[in-house]
Amino acid sequence: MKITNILINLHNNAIAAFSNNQRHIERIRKALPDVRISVVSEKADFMEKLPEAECALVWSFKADWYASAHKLKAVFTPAAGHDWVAADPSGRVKTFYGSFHGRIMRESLLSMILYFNRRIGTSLADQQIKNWGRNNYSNCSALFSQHVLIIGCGSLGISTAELLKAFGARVTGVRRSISGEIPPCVDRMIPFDRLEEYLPLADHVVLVLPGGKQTRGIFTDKHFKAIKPGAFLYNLGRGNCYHEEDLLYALKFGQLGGAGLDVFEEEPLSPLSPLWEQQNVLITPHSSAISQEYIDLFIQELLERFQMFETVNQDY
Ligand code: OXD
Repeated sequence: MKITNILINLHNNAIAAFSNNQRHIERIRKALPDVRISVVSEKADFMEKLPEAECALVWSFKADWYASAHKLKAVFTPAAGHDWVAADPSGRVKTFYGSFHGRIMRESLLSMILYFNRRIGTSLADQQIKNWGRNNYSNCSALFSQHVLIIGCGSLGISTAELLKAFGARVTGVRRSISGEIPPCVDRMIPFDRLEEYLPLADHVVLVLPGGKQTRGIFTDKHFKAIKPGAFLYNLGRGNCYHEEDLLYALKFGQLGGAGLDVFEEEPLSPLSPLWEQQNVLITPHSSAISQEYIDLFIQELLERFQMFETVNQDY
């Protein structure tokens, strides 16, 4: 099966790093010299060209658009989440979601972990008041003596585990169910129903769960209560996996040492959210995957997928 025509609409008004530029398009043209490439940045142009397209690269695609896309065989989106590109209700067109984000997000996570471990917040506060507070660091811990629990340990979690392992941390991955090979960077993989046993052992609890019905509210009050006193929690997945009141309670009155939060129940986070005021919270604006390498990693993955299909002579 061959794709002879690709329609690209990767323009992103909100985030420059998520938009294609001329160099990206040249890279695709060079790698696929026999394929006709059309690039648009407006929805109206996209809809006009869609009936002729065999493959679309997009940020959003609604379920009812498939009806007018008679020649379409595949939709590729850089997003990891299924929030913006609907699958074809008839099942005819295949949808491919990005799975390259780990290489960027793991650095965002690591910066959060090191922020808390190395008391960077204290350093900034001391710098403001010109305080030379060496003893503030006496209770710091190093990652090589710590245990990190990664909840939702798929490709993103494993990519993160590789980096944590290089720092010497002990890594436990948590999955809904365990099957297949466990990579050497993960010391132990446990099923979600054993989470409560491991929460009291972890110094850092990382949530990288996908959104959707299956994960909504999956991390409950009892999980917050099982966390080891002083441990840190990070959420780089989706903000719907717990109730924010439970998180706030754990930060205010519970034993949570702090939290690095990139995603929220409602985004943008309301200026009225008490999380902004909360001590020991580091907030980033759903930015853990944003980086100049983003579209290049997407193109690399796209070309690898194209090549794989050709090599195995598999239909899309
Ligand atoms: C995604 C995101 O790619 O959350 O799904 O940015």
